Amino acid sequence: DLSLFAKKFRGSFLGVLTGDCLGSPYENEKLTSGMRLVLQKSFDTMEGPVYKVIQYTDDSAMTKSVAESLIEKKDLDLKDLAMKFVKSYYLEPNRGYGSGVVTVFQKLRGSKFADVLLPAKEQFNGGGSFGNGAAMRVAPISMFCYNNYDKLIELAQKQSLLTHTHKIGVDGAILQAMAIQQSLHIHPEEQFNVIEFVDQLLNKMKFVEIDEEGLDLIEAQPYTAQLKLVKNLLLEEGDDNPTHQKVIKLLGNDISGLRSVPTAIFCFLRAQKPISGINTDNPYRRALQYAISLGGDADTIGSMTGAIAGALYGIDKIPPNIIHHCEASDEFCQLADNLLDIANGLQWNL
Ligand code: R7I
Ligand code: MG
Ligand code: MG
Ligand code: MG
Repeated sequence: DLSLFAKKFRGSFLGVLTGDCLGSPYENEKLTSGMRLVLQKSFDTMEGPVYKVIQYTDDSAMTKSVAESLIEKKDLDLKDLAMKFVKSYYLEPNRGYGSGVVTVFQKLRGSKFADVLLPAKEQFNGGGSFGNGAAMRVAPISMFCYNNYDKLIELAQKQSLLTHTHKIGVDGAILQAMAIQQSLHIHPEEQFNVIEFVDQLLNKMKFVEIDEEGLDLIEAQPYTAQLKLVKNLLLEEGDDNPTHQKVIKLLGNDISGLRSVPTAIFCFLRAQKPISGINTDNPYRRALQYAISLGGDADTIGSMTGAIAGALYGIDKIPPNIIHHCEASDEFCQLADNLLDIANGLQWNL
């Protein structure tokens, strides 16, 4: 019998994988109500027998590299992680990577990893990438630091800097890492308060997004502003509220960290209650299907929602055939188990 954390670690890893695999056919799709019916049928099919396995994309590939590096080095070793990202990209370049990040891989390889932080700093004329690529792969950091909040922030930020140096890119990864860590510490059978979940994130983000000018402008604390919207949307009543249009308009469904990480957190929390058009009693499936039904960056928002939801519910709540429809699911399970062994041996988790 698996321990509670073993189930949760597996749940989060398979959350990354199932969200990515099931979401990728809908990436860049505009999901209308007709398409949402198609999605309901598709998820029903995914709970049935497996005839064809779905390939994962860059979201899972990079998550796998982060996990493998942490397990091998028992620490966050940026040079090793950079080499793993690059090797994985050159072995399988067609996993749907962001168009900007490929330049980072080329420069890292071309410079023989001389300064692993330099290529990311040069992205977008020196501004750095604000894509969600650092957030989509951060789950293993939450597990590596599952019992230490300060270490979580430090490592979530550090791993981002290999590819994303824009504050939006980095803080998105920190926020996603926090949400997963919070989920890891909620018992799956516990009735938890979704508003308190957001309030805890808001309290933590205050110290990440420091309003140095004291002007209380949204641009100084953009994630804080989005989390406040998440709270308001969660307070709306009724199975068909808020509407998809409203969620997409306010929270977003694109490749930027700012308009995808708070969306994933919202999807996970909203799915605690029934959602019209999603017919399932399983809250994990509901979260995933809802996230993907927003369209846009569906693989990544699905994957990030899955990571948070899986960390809460654990692997037992993920429908087994959904797992078996995804490429390399056994390998992702094994990575979760190995990472738990390592995490339990670390001083800072005691
Ligand atoms: O963030 P990243 O790894 O991309 C992740 C996304 C996920 O949806 C994956 O599933 C995959 O499809 O890609 O890769 P980046 O290339 O760093 O960022 C993604 C995109 O965001 C870039 O290709 C740009 O289009 C855009 N972007 C920016 N555009 C203008 N200015 C990111 N930062 C900037 C910017 O500063
Ligand atoms: Mg992808
Ligand atoms: Mg893509
Ligand atoms: Mg994507």
